Amino acid sequence: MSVISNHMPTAELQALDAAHHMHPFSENHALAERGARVITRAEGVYLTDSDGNQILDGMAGLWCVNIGYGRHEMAEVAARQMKELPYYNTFFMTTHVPAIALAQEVAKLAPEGMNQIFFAGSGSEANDTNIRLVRTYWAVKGKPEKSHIISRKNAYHGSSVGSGSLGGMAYMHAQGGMPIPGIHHINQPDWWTEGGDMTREEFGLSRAKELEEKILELGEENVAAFIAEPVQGAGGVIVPPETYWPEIQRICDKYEILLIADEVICGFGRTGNWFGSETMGIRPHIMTIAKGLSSGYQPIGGSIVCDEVAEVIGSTEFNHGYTYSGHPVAAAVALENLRILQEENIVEHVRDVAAPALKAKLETLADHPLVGEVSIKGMMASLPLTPHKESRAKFAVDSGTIGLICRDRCFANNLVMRHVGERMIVSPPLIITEDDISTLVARARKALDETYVEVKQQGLLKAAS
Ligand code: PXG
Repeated sequence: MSVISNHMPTAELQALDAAHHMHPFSENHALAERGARVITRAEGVYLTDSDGNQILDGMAGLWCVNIGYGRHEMAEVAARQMKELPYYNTFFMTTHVPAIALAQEVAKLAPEGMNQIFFAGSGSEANDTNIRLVRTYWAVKGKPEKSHIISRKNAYHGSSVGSGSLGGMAYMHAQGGMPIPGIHHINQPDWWTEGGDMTREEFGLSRAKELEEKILELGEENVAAFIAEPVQGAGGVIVPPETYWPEIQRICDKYEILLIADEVICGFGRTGNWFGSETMGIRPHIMTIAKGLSSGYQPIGGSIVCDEVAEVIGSTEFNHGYTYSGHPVAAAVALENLRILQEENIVEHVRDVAAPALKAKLETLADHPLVGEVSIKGMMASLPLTPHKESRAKFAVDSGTIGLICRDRCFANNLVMRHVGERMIVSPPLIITEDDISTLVARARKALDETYVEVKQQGLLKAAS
């Protein structure tokens, strides 16, 4: 067997990668041409690539490495668990200590009245579980027709057929026969892009009222649930106006619609509380979790289920589960992650130190000619780029053109900052220090300056008419 070493020349690794590895969400031929960036090590908030560059990871991997890289305790727990019990399932009347301990710990951290956890291997799997949970809940209660689920355009809930259908990404629906029947999408509360002449508050209310309109159109007797991220992540860090969530909560209560909060990004400290639902003041029946549950050190996800739903589901045989539901190594590592988050007061660090510092420092970029505004909740932020801030104008070129230039300038300045369309996104590890936040913002400004020069040179600074 050949050994893939970190010390091979980058070009050789890239050629091998291109020969055999199909990348997610990529145009693989174009990627092969360009060569994938090879990451070899990571420590704290810094990645090292195969050329030895030290790159500040402003995205915490894929919004998940909440405790930062290089925590050896996590590796030790994994090794210990692998020696003791590397695998056993949780089907057929069996269980094991890591799954028991993790479920207990998650229930302790979850909002009151949410005490049962169904484990999955990822956020996508957990949202597939949620489709079956909410439909089974109403069926057991004698209302099998109460099965439609309402979600939002530009939501991200995963990439399997079920979770991808819940999501509202048109470019995903265009491939592979999605969405599945019974899923409906209302508009998102993105004031910057879609708010027109309304104030933020008016717009938030009007977008929330679309939920009521959709329920009335479908008939409340046919609607099982509404699913949403407390703050949209992959859609571009869309922080909803303050009026949005209270109205959504009122509507879900009024029509007896189960509320699923997808906490895959917001959960485990990212918004300054354990869950985004607390930050946004909502009372979900089910919360989807993954990512920060293990800080990405092991693949694990799940659904935190409220007592009422768990009571009803528990009265029937729920014919659903995954080989790796509650995987012992993943569960043990997630438990260690929760210990670190708690003992090192990382959620408090976010609330009291890191999030206020990130906000203050990012806001210094608001004067940049390309930056429309700085939108931030806890440790997730977005800078929409615009040729004209006062009118919130879009660029004349295709959406994403300027964002991609800026993303490349960030990489060239050793900063990972994503773009979603023309929004630049930041979501660093929660343990980031004030000094590293300063470095992040300094590199972002340099990347923005270089983008501005390039955009001007190419004559792309024009607004769409
Ligand atoms: N829900 C939310 C809110 C997510 O952000 C998932 C579910 C699915 O989780 P899994 O573990 O199945 O990937 C996610 C994942 C991006 C990006 O480009 C975001 C995610 C995944 C991949 C890319 O921002 N979020």
